[in-house]
Amino acid sequence: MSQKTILRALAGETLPTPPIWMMRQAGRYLPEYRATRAQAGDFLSLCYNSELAAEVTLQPIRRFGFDAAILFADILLLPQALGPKLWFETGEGPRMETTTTAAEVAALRPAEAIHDTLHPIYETLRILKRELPSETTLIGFAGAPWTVATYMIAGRGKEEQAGAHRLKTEDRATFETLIDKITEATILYLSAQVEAGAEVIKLFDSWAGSLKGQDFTDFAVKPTARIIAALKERYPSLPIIAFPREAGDGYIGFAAATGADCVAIDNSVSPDWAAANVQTTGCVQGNLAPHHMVTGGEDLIRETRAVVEAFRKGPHIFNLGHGITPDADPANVQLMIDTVRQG
Ligand code: 1CP
Repeated sequence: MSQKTILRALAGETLPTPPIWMMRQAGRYLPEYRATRAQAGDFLSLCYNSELAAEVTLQPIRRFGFDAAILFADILLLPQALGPKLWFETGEGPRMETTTTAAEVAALRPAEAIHDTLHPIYETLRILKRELPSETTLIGFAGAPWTVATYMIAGRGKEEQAGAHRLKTEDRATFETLIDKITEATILYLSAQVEAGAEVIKLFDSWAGSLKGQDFTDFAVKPTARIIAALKERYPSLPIIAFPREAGDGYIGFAAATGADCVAIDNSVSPDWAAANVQTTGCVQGNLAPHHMVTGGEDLIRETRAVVEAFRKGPHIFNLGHGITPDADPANVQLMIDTVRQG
C-alpha cells in the first residue's frame, strides 16, 4: 500500500493521526502569496503563469508541511476555456460573460478546445510533480457542473444561483445542454490533469445546497457520477473527493450514488452527525469551521480535537468546512496542525 497518508485514508484506512490539508491553503492570508501575486499582476495572470502558480501551491507546503498540495487554479478557468470572457473585479470577485440562451450554449467552443487555453495549468502540475516532497499528495480539481453553470448563467457568484434555477425551469433543454457540455469538458480537463501528475481529484460543488429533491439527484448527483465513472474507466485507481457543499441530508449515500471515494463535509452539519451518517460508508474530509483560523485560542484547540475525536474510528482527512479567509492568522493554522498531530 502507498506510504502517502492521504492516499491511505482515501483507500479506506483508519489512521492514528488524520492527514491534513486546507481548502484555499494558498491564499491571501499568507504574506508570501501576496508577494507572488503582486509579482504576477492580477489573479488570472497568476493562475496562467505555471512557474508562479506552482510557487504559490508550494508555499503552504514549505511553511506548514501539509500532507497534500492542491493545484493553484480556479474552477472558473474551465468555462473561460469554453469561450465566455472572465475577469475579476477588485474587492468583489469573479465576473463572466453570461451564457443563458440556446444560441449562446451552441456557440461555446468544442470541449476538446479547452486544452488550447488550459495547457499552462497542466504545466503547473508537471512542475509540482517534480518539486513536491515525496510524501505530499498532489490534488487536481474542477468545479462540479451545477456550480460552474451557476457562474456561467449569472455571470457572477455568491448567492447568485437564481438565474440557474430560472433557466432550469423555463428552458430545461438549454439548461441540460449546458450541463452536458460542462460535464464533457470537465472529463477532458481532469483527465489531462491526471496525465500531468494529479494523484487525487476533487470536485467542488459549492452551490449544491441550493438543489433540493429531484433537482439534487439530477444536477448534483448525476453529473458528478458521470464524471467519476468516466475518470475511473480511464484511471481505475484514481481517488476522487466530492464536495457537495451544504447538501445536508444529501450527504447521506452521496459516495455510493456518485462513486466518490471520499465526501468532503462543510460546517452546516456536525462532525458527530457526519461520522454517524456519512463516514459509515467510507472516507470523509472536514470539517473545522474556517473562522477558527481568524479567532484562534482555546476554542480552536477544543473544536479541532472534537473534529479529530468524532472521526477517529474511520478513514478521515482533516480539513476546514470551507476555504480559509484572507483575514486568517497563519499562527492559528500552525496551532490547528499541531493540535491534530500532537493530539
Ligand atoms: O488572489 C486571490 O486571493 C483571489 C481569491 C481566489 C483564490 C486564492 C480565488 C478567486 N480563487 C482562488 C484559488 C482557488 N479557487 C483554488 C486554489 C487552490 C486552493 O484551495 O488553495 C481553488 C480550489 C478554488 C476553487 C473555487 N473557486 C471555488 C470552489 C471552492 C469554494 O470556495 O467554494 C469557487 C466557488 C471559486 C470561484 C471563486 N474564485 C475566486 C473567488 C473569490 C470565488 C468565489 C466568488 C463568489 O462566489 O463570489
